[in-house]
Amino acid sequence: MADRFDLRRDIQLNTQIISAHYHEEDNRWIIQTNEDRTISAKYFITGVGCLSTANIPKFKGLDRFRGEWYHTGNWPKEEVNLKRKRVGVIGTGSTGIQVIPAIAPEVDHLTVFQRTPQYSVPSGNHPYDPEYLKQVKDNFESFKQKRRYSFGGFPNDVEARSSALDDTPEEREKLYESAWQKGGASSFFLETYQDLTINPESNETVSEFIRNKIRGIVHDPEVAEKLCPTYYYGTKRSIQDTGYYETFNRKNVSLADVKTNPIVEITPEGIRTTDGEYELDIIIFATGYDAMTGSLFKIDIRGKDRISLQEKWENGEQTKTYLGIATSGFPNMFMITGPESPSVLSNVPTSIEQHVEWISDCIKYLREKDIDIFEAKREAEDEWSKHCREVAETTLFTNTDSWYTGANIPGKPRRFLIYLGGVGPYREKCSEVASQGYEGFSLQSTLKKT
Ligand code: NA7
Repeated sequence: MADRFDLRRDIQLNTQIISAHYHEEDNRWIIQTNEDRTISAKYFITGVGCLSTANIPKFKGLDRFRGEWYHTGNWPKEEVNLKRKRVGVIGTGSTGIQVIPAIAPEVDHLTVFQRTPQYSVPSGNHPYDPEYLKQVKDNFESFKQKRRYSFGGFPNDVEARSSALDDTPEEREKLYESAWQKGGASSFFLETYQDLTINPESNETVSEFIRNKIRGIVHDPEVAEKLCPTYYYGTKRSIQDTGYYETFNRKNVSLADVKTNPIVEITPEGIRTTDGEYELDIIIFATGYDAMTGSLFKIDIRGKDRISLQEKWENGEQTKTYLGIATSGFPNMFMITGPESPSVLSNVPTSIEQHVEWISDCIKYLREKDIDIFEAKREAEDEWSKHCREVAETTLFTNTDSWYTGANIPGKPRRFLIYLGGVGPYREKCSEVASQGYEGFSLQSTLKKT
C-alpha cells in the first residue's frame, strides 16, 4: 500500500512524539520527537489509537519475580518459549480469551486468573465462500455504502428484530442458536434484537442463553459456574473465541477466581492470592489498555495558554470534544477516532476512514478559503458532549465496569467516552456540520489575500 500510493516519503518510522505545543504567536504546532527533532506544522492530527497504551496493574512485587513476564500489547518480536512452562494469564477480556486456548496445548500448566467472567460467542472463522467474495467484489461500492450508513459500520445483511420480548422463548432460542452457529460477536450482537443493551429484561434472555452454553460446554459444574458472567451482556466488549470455554476441560488448565480471592502480590516464585501461592515460570498480563485518552495523554499536548489536554480533560471539566474530532482551546488539532466519536464501538476501519475523509476535506476547505485558525467552539463542544452522555444513559453500558467507562484504570475519572448513536447517523451529523460551513467551529483568517 505504501508503495502503491507513494506514501513512504511521508512516513518516518521508529519515532515517538514527546510533545506537541500550539504557539499562538505564529499559529504553529511545534512537535518534538524522541530523537530531539523539532517539527513545525500548521495542523496537528492524532491517530494514536484508542487501545494502544498497555495497562500493567501496579501489583506489589513484580520487580522481584524470577520468571519472565509479558503484556500482550507489548509482545516481544523474539519467540517466547512457553513449552513445558508453568504459565499464568491475568485477564479474560478479548485478548485473554484468544490467548488462553492458543497457548494451552503448548504449556505444561496454565492458570487463568479471572476477575470478571465474560460472555463469549464462537468466532465462526471459516474460509470465505468464493460466491460471497465474488458478490462483494462485483458490488463493492454498494457494499461500502452499506457499511458507511449502517449502525455499527458493518455491512450486515440481517436486520435485528426490534425487541427480544416480542418473541416467545422458543423463537428467541432459535434466533440465538442460529447466531451462535453462524458465529461472530458482531452478528450475535447486531443481528438478533435491537433492545439487548437497552432493556434489562431482554438482555437477561441473551445473557442466560450464553450462560447455558457455558454450562453445556464445561464439564466441571463448579468451574462452569465461575465462568458464568452476571453483568449485562454486551456492555463490556462483545467477545468471540475459538474454543475458549472448552479449554477449561483440559487437565493442564485451571481457573483462579481472583474476584473472590484477589491477587495480593507477585512473589519471586509466582502470584499470591488470598487463598495461596501459584508457582509460575511466566506471567502474561492480558490486562488491557488505558483506553480512549491514555495514548493522547502520553504525549504532552498543549493548546492555547499552554494548557495541556490532560489538564483540560482531567482537572477541568472532564473530557469534552466536538464530534470526537476536535476540542476547544486546541486550534488546528484533529483527532482520528477521538473520544465521543463511535470509534471502538463500531467497525473501526469504517470510522477511521470517515474521520480521515472529513479531516482531509476540512483542510482542503480551509486552504481554499484562506482560513488559518480552525477551532471547536466551547458551546458546540458542550452540546455534543451532553448529547453523547444522554445517548449513553439510555443504554445499559454505563451500568458496567469496563474500559469503555474508564473503570479499569484505578483513579481514572469514570465517563462514557464513545458515541452510541450509530455510525450512519454520526456520519450524517458530521457531513451536515461541514456542509453548513463547519457549524460549531470558529474559522479565522489572518492571511492576507494577494
Ligand atoms: P480488556 O478487555 O480491558 O480486559 C482486561 C482483562 O484484565 C479483564 O479481564 C480485566 O478484568 C483484567 N484485569 C485488569 N486489571 C486487573 C487486575 N488488577 N487484576 C485482575 N484482573 C485484571 O483488555 P483486552 O486486551 O482483553 O481487550 C481490549 C480491547 O482490545 C478489546 O476490547 C478489543 O476491542 C480489542 P475486569 O473485567 O476489569 O474485572
